[in-house]
Amino acid sequence: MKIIFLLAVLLCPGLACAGKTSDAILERGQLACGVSTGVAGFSAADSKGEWRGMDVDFCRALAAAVLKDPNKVRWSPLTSQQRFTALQSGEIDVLSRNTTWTLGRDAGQGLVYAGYIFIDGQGFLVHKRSGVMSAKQLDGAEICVQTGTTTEKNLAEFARASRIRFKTLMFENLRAVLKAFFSGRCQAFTADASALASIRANDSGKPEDYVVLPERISKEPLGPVVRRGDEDWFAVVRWTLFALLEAEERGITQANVDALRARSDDPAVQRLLGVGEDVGKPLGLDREWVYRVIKAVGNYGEIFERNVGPASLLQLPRGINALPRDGGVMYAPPLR
Ligand SMILES: N[C@@H](CCC(=O)N[C@@H](CS)C(=O)NCC(=O)O)C(=O)O
Repeated sequence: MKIIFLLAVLLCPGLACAGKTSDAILERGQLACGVSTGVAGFSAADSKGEWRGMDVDFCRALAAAVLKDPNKVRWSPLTSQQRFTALQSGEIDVLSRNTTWTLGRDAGQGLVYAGYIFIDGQGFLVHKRSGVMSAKQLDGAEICVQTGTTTEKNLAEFARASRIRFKTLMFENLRAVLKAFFSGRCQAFTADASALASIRANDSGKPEDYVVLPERISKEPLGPVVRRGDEDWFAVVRWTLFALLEAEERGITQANVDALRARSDDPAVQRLLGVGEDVGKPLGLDREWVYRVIKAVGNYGEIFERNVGPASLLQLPRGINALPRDGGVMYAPPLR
């Protein structure tokens, strides 16, 4: 995989000739979507092998937009370490997997972030019986961390700034980290707080025995990533994210999308649903693409509520991930 990437860099400086990803997707008849190996609520296969979660719904939305079918997705489960190489080498079209947007990842690696789908921060999961209530009480503790993450460096910086020492136990595989943490080999597991809520609720077997500590020691804006050099595909991914937000803003839901398409006289709604000004053409899509996206997965708010919201297994508050009118930062430029 690395060799292919090196060849691509040599032949296409700056990866400017990455080719038309949309054409490749159409030809293949499937979107190649990189997900995690299993973080419930974001991307995880259920007992029937069906992929579910916010990041999964985002890939289904892309497939609905481009291939007119949300089920035409090939899922590639990737560890933290594997994810960027898989995207660079062309194995996947998009990485949609709790991946933090940072300068170093967004520039200089042949990759580019299309936006953020969930804003998070790094936290700590501990065993309740330890009595630990704050990360500062973890001085001298052994902390489990997954390699290839922003988590590693944040932890070291937090320790230095707080004048405490940790012993870090590093693992490449999430299942191995969880085994170490649940068996008591480390006193805490540090990762994105949303992933910790997921692990506590879904993987611990006894959520009441574990606590996510209140500290958030970093900024972790998670979002979809594509290869640099294909602006057309980048635009499709970015505007699919914006369309999900704008649909929420305009009150378009999976349940009312047909009725609104048939009867709404609001030009903004008509545009979105393919019966007004054409918002498909500039993206190389047909005019009904947003209609199909909302019909397939619902608007951003619905995706949030279903997968990670207060009534879901994870029970996460909407918080900063709300629309601006509700005090959040999920803002979409006008779709017109
Ligand atoms: N957001 C952070 C952490 C993301 C991450 O990979 N977290 C781990 C720990 S929860 C994970 O998702 N592992 C799942 C896997 O490797 O399949 C990053 O982008 O580096």
